[in-house]
Amino acid sequence: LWCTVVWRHLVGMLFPRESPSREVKELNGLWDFRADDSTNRNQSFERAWYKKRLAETGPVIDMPVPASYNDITQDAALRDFIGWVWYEREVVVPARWISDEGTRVVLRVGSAHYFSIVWVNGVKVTQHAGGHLPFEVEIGSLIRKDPTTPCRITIAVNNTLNLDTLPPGKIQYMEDRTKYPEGFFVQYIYFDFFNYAGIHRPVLLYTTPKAYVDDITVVTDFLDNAGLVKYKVSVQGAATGTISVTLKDKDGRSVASSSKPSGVLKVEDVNLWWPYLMHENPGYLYSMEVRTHIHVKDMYTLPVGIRSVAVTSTQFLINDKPFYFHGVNKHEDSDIRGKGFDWSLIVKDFNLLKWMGANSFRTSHYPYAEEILQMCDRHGIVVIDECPGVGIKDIRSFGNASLAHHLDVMDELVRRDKNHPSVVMWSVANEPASEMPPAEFYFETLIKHTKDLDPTRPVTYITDSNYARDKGAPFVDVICVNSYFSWYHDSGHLELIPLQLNNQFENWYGKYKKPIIQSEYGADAVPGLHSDPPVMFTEEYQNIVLQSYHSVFDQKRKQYVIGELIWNFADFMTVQGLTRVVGNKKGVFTRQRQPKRAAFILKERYWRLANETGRLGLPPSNHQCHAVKYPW
Ligand code: BDP
Repeated sequence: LWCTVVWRHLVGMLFPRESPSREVKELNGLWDFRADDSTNRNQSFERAWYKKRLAETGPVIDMPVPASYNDITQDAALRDFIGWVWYEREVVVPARWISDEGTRVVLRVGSAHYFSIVWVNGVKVTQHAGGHLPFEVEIGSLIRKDPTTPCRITIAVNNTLNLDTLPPGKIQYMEDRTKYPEGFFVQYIYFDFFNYAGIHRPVLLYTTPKAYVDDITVVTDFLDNAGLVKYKVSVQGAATGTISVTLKDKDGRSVASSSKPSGVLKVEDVNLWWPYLMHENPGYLYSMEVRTHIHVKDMYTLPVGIRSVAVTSTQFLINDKPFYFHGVNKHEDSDIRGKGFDWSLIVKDFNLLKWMGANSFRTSHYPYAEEILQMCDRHGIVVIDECPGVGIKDIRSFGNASLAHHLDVMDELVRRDKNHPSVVMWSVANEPASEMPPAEFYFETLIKHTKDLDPTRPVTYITDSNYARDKGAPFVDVICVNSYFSWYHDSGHLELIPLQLNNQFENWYGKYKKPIIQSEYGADAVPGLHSDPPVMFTEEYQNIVLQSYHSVFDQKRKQYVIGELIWNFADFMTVQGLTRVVGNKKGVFTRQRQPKRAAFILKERYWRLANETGRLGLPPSNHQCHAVKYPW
């Protein structure tokens, strides 16, 4: 498999990093903001708001970037707004970037939900469909046109979801005038999280020389003591010419080098990349320094973890050792910020993950910020990387236009995340209507495409369908199943969990003979609600649900169950509805990241699992230190 990697040519999307040849200027902070609340939701285009300063078109407010705009003000209409919102900011561009024609100046948006159009000084420079992946455009020639005018960046973002977007949605106009005023419409969504919108991740300008390292792809493996780094560098703006590639270890010592744009670097006495709790030194990263030697030199440094991933009919192997996923599903979600990128939140979440002994998470239900994956690389947290294919329920969302967009999104996702050692599997969808007849062609095409893009990682999607009716399961490498026994059906009947869960596993394994991850299970618990015997929504009920699942996992993990991911790491916001009390309360932490009782149950379990399944064994001192502190 490893030898047959097909290098598809896509323009690169390397994470912007500073280097001797590259500068980065963050544009985070306050932007001017205005929502287009005209009845036809189109006045901003009719009046060409991009042509002048936003403040000259009407009243603007301060809006932080990055952040969702929804929870920033006291205005319920803005919280629930559907349509175009406009962001604008004037940027002072360093004089040298303008005067030096040999400098490329790139504007990059980490993510904006959902559809974005970008203008610089009133000139449209790019547009992008999709709310969770970065996009960028070179703006050097534009800002050089008139170096005396400031650089005015205008970004219009529209959060409307339709049957062909990912995730899909539907807009319905309400015609009954006895109930709804003229123009009243509803955005229907088929997923269970608030459709937060705005500029969610950092916006920045960065430079490269005219001839620059556009993309790097690495695929790693090892043979005995030697690490193997297969790589390919692509250069834009000049013929590739001579380049130099140097792989350095953590101490900055060169361990392998080459002057070819592609090849295999061999690392003697390799330090492999290991998951957290599987090794005393997890998340080991080398640095790959890539230099071009065309008149102006460029340099880019890529972190590289050397590891292998493989799947058998009963196991998930990392570096040829069985890996058991004991982890969580997350959301990018918090008070006030919504889905806005926030380092404090990210670092807190990693501290909580490590505290509870989680070795993995799934990026339910969309790609997370690249900075989060970088943290995973460094801390050895294993990732199932999910695309935004959530809520594909309407048969029309299985049509050609939807599929074409889904394939494009996978291109963008793999291009962005292919070099992260933490990413061990792609998830192409969550709970699609995989029993519908078109699902067979849809998933066969989608999964095959993903494997063509990246033959080195297994591919899955997350099912809640019945094993006998699921049309896509034959194409996945790992079966991922969500189930909510004693919750969404047989409510209150905790005693049924073992029987139903056991049958779930036996049926899926019996039919497909593929390893299984319990990719979601859980129950809502309103923190502070108690009842014994347990009733739904109390902390006790959540605990018993978890423990009942765990007893079955403990039998099946000896056979073919390769992981368990709790739904959810933390409480999160949803649309208002009868089954949600200020959001989804299935978190084992509150939205403010305080533990419910269930967090301690998972913590005890995960550390025990780490001791049993982290095959390399941790140094005894590590274990004892925890055993002393938490004597379970
Ligand atoms: C699952 C969905 C997840 C929901 C969860 C729930 O995958 O997005 O939040 O149910 O209902 O089916 O809590």
